[in-house]
Amino acid sequence: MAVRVNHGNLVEILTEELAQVKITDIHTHLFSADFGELCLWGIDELLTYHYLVAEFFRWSSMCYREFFVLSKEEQADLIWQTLFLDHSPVSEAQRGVLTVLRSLGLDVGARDLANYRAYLRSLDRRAIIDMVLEISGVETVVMTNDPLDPIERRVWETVGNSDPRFRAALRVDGLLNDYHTAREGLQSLGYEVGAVLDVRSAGEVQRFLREWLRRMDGIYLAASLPYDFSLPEETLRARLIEECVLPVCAELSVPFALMIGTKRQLNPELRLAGDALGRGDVRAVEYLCARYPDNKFLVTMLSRENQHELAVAARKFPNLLVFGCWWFLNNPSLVEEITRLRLETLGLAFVPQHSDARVVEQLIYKWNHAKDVISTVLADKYSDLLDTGWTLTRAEIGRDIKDLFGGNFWAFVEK
Ligand code: HDL
Ligand code: ZN
Repeated sequence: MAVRVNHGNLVEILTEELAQVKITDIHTHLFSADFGELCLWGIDELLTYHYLVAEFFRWSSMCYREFFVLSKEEQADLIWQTLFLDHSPVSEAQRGVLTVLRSLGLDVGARDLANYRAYLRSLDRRAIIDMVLEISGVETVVMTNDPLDPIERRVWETVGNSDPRFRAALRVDGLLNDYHTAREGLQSLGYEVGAVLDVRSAGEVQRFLREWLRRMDGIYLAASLPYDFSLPEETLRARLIEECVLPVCAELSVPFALMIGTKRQLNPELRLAGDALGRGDVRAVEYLCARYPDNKFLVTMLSRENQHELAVAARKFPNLLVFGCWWFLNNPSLVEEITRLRLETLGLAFVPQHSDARVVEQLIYKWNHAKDVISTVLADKYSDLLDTGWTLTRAEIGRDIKDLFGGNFWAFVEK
C-alpha cells in the first residue's frame, strides 16, 4: 500500500529518506587505504584543513613560515586554541570539526582535544574509512587522481586501488594549465610529447589520457580552470581540450568535468589555503556543449554569480550536468540559495552536492550539513507541490532523493 505524503508527514518522510540514501560523492580528494599516506584522517588533519588555516590567520599575527615549520600536531593545537577556544567556532569549517566529533560519539562539550586525538589515533586507516562511510551514508567516493604525482603513481603501478567503494577520476590541471611542466612528466612516463603540439604530440597526449583512464578505470576526466578561462580561443589549452581531451572522452564515453573559477595562489604564503575565486565565463561551457554534442560535460563553477546562468545553460544542453556547491560555495546560506534556484530552474535534474573532502572524517560533516539544507529546500518544494493538489507517495520522494544523491550522476556517466 503506497504511503501518501501530506503536510503532516512530509518532513518526517524526507528526514528518513535522506538518512538512508546511499550517496555517491562525485568529487573528493580522498584516497582508499591502498594509497597509504595520501589517505588523510585524524584530528590533526581535520584541524589543519586548509580552510581552517586561512581562518586561523584571520586572528593570528604569527608569520606564515613560523607556522608552517611547526608539526601538524603543533599547528592543530594552535588552530584549536585560536578558532575554537579563543573565539566561538561558528564558521562552516569550524562547526564541521565539531559535527564530526559528535557523530563519532565524543563529548564535544568537554573540549578535550587530547581525548579526541587519543581516540582517533587508536583507530587505523581502514577502520576509520569503514566507520565514516557507514556514518555518512556515502557508498561511493570519487577520488581526484594525478598520474604525474610520483607518490600516487607508485601505488597505481603496484597495488592499485582495491577498494570498490573508491573510484578514480583522472585530473589534468597540470596538462591544461601548465603544459610545459606537465610535458616533462609525460616524457618521463614514455609519452613523446613535444614542445609543439603537433600531430604526433597530440597523439601521445591522447595515448596518456586513454591509457591512464583505462588503468585507473576512471569514470570521468576532470580539470579545474581559472576564472578567466574562455572558449573558443587560440591557445594551447584550448587545443589540448579540443584535440586531445574531448576526442578521448568521446571515444571512451566518459564525461569531461570542468571546475571553473579558480584564482590560484592569490596569497602564495598561505600555500594550499592561498587560492581564491573569480567570476567565470559561462560562454565557454555553452560553446563546448553546443560544439561537442557527443561529449558529456560535468560542470561546477566557483562564483555565486555564475550559478543562475549555469543552471539556464543546463536547460539548453542535455549533455551538460551541473553539480555541487563547490569550495567557497559550500556554506549553508549559499547551498540553500543555489539548491533552491536549481530546483526551480531544472527540477530534480542536477547533482546538488559533492563533499570535496580531503580528510576521511570530513565526509560526515560535509554530508550531514548538506542534507540538512537540502532537506529544508525539498520540504518547501514538495509542500508547494502538495498545495496544487498533486498526490505524492513516499516511494516517489525516495526515488527523487536517490536521483539527486547518485542516480543522476550514474545515469549521465552510463548514457
Ligand atoms: O581544485 C579543486 O579540486 C578544489 O576543490 C581544491 O582542491 C580546493 O583546494 C579545495 O579543497 N576545495 O574544497
Ligand atoms: Zn576539489
